[in-house]
Amino acid sequence: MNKRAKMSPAYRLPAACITVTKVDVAFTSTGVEPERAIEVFELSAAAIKKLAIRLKNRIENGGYKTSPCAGIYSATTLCGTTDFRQTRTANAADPIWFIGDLHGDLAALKALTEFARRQNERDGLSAPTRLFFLGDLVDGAPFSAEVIAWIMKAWNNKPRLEQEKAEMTQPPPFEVMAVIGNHDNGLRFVENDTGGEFVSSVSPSTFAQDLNRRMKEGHREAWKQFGCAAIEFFEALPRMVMLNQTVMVAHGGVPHSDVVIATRADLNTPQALGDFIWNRLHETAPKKIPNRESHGSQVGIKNFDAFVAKLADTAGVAFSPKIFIRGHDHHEGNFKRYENYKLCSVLTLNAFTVNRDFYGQKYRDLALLRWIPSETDKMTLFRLRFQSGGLEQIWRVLLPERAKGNIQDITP
Ligand SMILES: [Mn+2]
Repeated sequence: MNKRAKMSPAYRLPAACITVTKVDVAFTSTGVEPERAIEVFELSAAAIKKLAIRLKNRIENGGYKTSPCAGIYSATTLCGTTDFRQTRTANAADPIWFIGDLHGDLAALKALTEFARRQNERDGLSAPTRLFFLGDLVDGAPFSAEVIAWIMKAWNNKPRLEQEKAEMTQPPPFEVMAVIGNHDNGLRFVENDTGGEFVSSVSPSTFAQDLNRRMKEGHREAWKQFGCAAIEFFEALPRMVMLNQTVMVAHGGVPHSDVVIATRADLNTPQALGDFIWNRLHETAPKKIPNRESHGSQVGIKNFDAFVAKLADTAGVAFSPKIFIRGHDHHEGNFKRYENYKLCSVLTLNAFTVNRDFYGQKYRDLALLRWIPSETDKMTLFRLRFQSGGLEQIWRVLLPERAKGNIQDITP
């Protein structure tokens, strides 16, 4: 082997070309404007590999705290185990970037966050770039630990006190907010005779498997500690967040018709909290019957409208969302507006999809949604399209040997 290539593995790593397009999603009509191309940028495998190594080293050095206690934006966390403190007043012109289910895809995280940061910069906005993750951060692609490590680090970077803020020489690049997803919610650590292991109530559960494998491979305590910190982090994430009296955010759906919502406290019952994480919205059915035999139920249009009306009427809440942003479902093109929901627009967003091109080849697309709080009647969807095979090429470089046969199937 050529000595230079051997000494610097990054030397030969490929870079993927990504074409970015944007499309305005208008709430004043159901019409969608034509998509416009805005730029092409390169995502290098070397950068992602470097990031993965840095995050892994930090985990193995025990660098993770569990304190998701600081809030951002002018968000009111309505449901969840933690009250988020507000650390800054939302600037109405400062966008919030929503990112759907990442499922352990570090390449997607890197591409999406890097794009959001650069777009803000182009628009003359200063750091930090505000990100809002819609849950299901783990399971599927092989970098669940690294994705969580990145998000926890960004979360902990936030100044919690005015004094801390004043002492910072420069703002962190990102400010992070998230709701919990069902995959995040499913992770547990169980004690046993061999020192304990991670398990999950959902499938695929690659994060739990990955943590167990890494505990066996060395740095057992550090990986155990990190996995347990991730569980605590998930547990402290809100189940539903209201933004500016306009936008409601949750991973899955809303509490079903059998959940009594009369007071603010009713939103924090286990059933209501579970429904925010697990439920799905049926795109056309007016009503669905709750299925309490399984974790998630489908909610019909009238069930949803009834919940939205209840929110507005509930003492101590009085929240009338105009837009509901959720993840959980993976639609072609990464995004779907459920046209039959009229009282409150429903937008389903996921970070990536595996699509098939004209020749039947699978390829990945990424997407993220930007909301500028001062703009009440539109959001903008940005799609990041990899050149054919580009992301797979990156994955081939990133994946451990044993997983390489499976590149096409790393999507949950
Ligand atoms: Mn989900």
